[in-house]
Amino acid sequence: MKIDTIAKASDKKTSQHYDFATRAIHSSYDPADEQGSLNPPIYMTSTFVGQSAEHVGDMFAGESDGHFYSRISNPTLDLLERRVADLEGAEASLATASGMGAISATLWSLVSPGDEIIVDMTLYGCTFAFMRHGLAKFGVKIKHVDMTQPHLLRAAFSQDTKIVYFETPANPNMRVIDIAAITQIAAEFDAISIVDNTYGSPYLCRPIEHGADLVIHSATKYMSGHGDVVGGLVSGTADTIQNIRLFGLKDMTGAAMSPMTAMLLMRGIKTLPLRMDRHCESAMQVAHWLDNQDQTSAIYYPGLTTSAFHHVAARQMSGFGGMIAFELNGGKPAALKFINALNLIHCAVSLGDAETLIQHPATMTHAAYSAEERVQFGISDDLIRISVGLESVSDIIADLSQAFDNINIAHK
Ligand code: 7XF
Repeated sequence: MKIDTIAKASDKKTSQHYDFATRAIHSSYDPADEQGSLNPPIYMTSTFVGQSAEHVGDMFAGESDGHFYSRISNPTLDLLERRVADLEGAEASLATASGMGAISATLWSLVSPGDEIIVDMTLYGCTFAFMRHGLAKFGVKIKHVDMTQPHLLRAAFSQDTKIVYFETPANPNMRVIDIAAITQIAAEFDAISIVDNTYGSPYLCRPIEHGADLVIHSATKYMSGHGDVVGGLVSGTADTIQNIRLFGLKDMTGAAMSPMTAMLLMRGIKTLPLRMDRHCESAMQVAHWLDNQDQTSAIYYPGLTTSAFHHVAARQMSGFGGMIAFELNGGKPAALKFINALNLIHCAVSLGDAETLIQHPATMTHAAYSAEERVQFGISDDLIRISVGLESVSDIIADLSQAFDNINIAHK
């Protein structure tokens, strides 16, 4: 398969002169190419019939264009990949079966035993487990650095450092990392910088514009927006994405996305700007409301001007997103009691859906950390995470309010 024909954002519908919202709907697709079908067809096929034995062999050898097996490429995924590359400002993208599929395919492609990956202090629980328990098992070294202090990164580099990896805003405690500052230092040391942009989405933040080499998403979240798929995405240069496709995806993980999932993701992405605007607006109101409650002891939301991360977030994001973390007086018992007292808001992991979801990271999304690691990496047992959904914000706040009223939490 040739790089220039697969998943490269370079055709006539990939016009940078259209605004983001227009490209989220139209990029890379012309209905005239598909019998006028407004929505692209779903190529629900595992394999592709070659024109001749030589043709199929040439495709395997990378000497001829085209699709030959859906673990490697498929026209429906190809369209999604072109569209996502366009929205991220990347040369190319790759769709995978899950966010963890994107992370593992990417890192398996780029590291060898003895290499070192420098990561921030806070990572999503399974990313942490993949690095610390998975890659470490194969001789890859993982070093944690507080990347909210870029000078600490410079001091941490070693001869073996190959990759600098971070989430911003970070799951679950909303640390915001200065992408330009960190990626510039990584470049000085010839390290590859990788940003997990799941919380922001390309509508709010495009890390490549700030110097990142690769951008990763759990597409399960805001990109889908409807809680009906599990998927992943990685974007970067055409060469690197082709390497991840032909090694990390094809040989190392096999984590291929279904064409049906690709279609549902494209449907979700059409409304990404509308949804993100609403998530941001509602989360800002909920964060202010929580901040004014006597029962809360800390609110982590970069939209609050009191947040330590407000200025860096305002510089690199066009909105502060829909995720909030907070702590209650009364610690973990109060947190669990509070979650159980909610009516409208569901207790569930995942995020970025239409439904407001609440969860307790220490026992759920970040349960892969030991108790000591949670203390070391700043994931308190008191922390509650809320993904503010698309319901009427007054109903969301009313539900939070009745839960505070119905359980007896100490006031400040
Ligand atoms: O493999 P997935 O599609 O679930 O994505 C993994 C992943 C990667 N990066 C970030 C920042 C994530 O938040 C996730 C998944 N997080 C969910 C959550 O925090 O609720 C997973 C539920 S256990």
